[in-house]
Parts: sequence; structure tokens; C-alpha cells
Amino acid sequence: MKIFISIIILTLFSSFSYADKNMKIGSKGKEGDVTRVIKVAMYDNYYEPSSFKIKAGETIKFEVENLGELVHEFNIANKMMHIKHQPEMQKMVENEILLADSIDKVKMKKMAKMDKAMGHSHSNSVLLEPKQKGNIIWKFDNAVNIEIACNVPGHYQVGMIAKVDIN
Ligand SMILES: [Cu+2]
Repeated sequence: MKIFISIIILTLFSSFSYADKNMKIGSKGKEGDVTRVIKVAMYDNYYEPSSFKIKAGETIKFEVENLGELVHEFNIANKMMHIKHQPEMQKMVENEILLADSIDKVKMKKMAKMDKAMGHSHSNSVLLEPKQKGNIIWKFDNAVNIEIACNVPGHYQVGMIAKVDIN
């Protein structure tokens, strides 16, 4: 019973802390609505390009490639969401799901059954091992104060943040 309750609390906590529907960050976009494709490279610890100019309402496909030697995240959110997401990433490190240069996918899947946050399944984020590629299609409607950042522990703190101008 105790375990059951803590699972519920964890689930509630992670859904409140991260996937807040009232956050004005835009929403997951559809392939057919894509108006522009932007290629992004992730290095240790920065993005190339390091800033983005976006028109309000635009649907962008980000083709992200990790060219660094560490695991990196490309996460479209705002500062508050990044700060709230960081303890989840820290917990993934503590559970040895998230390693410096790899992700233990088997452990990730297993842990995600107990704690959804450990699955790192977010439509606004892609978490990539070195040499991996991933895409995010994002519709920038009703999006304010956006930051694209990496929440692998320590990376946000050393400035792995890309500025996003929306107008
Ligand atoms: Cu990073």
C-alpha cells in the first residue's frame, strides 16, 4: 500500500511539475504543417546555432544531431520548466539510466514502469547519445519566454542554453 501511494504521489508530482498544460511554450506540431526545417548540432556543451529567430505560429522541424562526446538534450521549454525538469534528470543519473556518454535504454524502460519521469518521454524534448539524431516538430503558437536547453546535470549551469526570439 505504501509503495502504491508513493507511486501515485510520484506520478502526480511529475505530471504537475513538468507537463503543465498552462505553460505557454507552444505545442507538438504535425509533419504536414512544417514550414521550416532547422538543423541543429549539439556539442559539449553548446548548440550550433546558438540562437533561433522564429515567427509566432510557425511550425518548425528541428533536426538535431549530437556531435559531442556526452549525452545531450534539446528541450523546448521556459526557464521554470527547465529548472523543474533538472531533478528528474538528476534522478536518471542516480539510477544509472543516464550515463555521461550513453543512455541505458533497458533500465530506462524498466524504471519508467515505476516512475514515468524516468522514461524521459516528452514531446518537447529529445535526449541523444553521441552520434545520435532525433527530430522535434514544434508549433510556436502562444509561446513566450522560450529557452532551448539541455538539462543533463550540470549542462544548463554551464550555459547549454539557446536563445529563442519569437515575433
Ligand atoms: Cu548537454
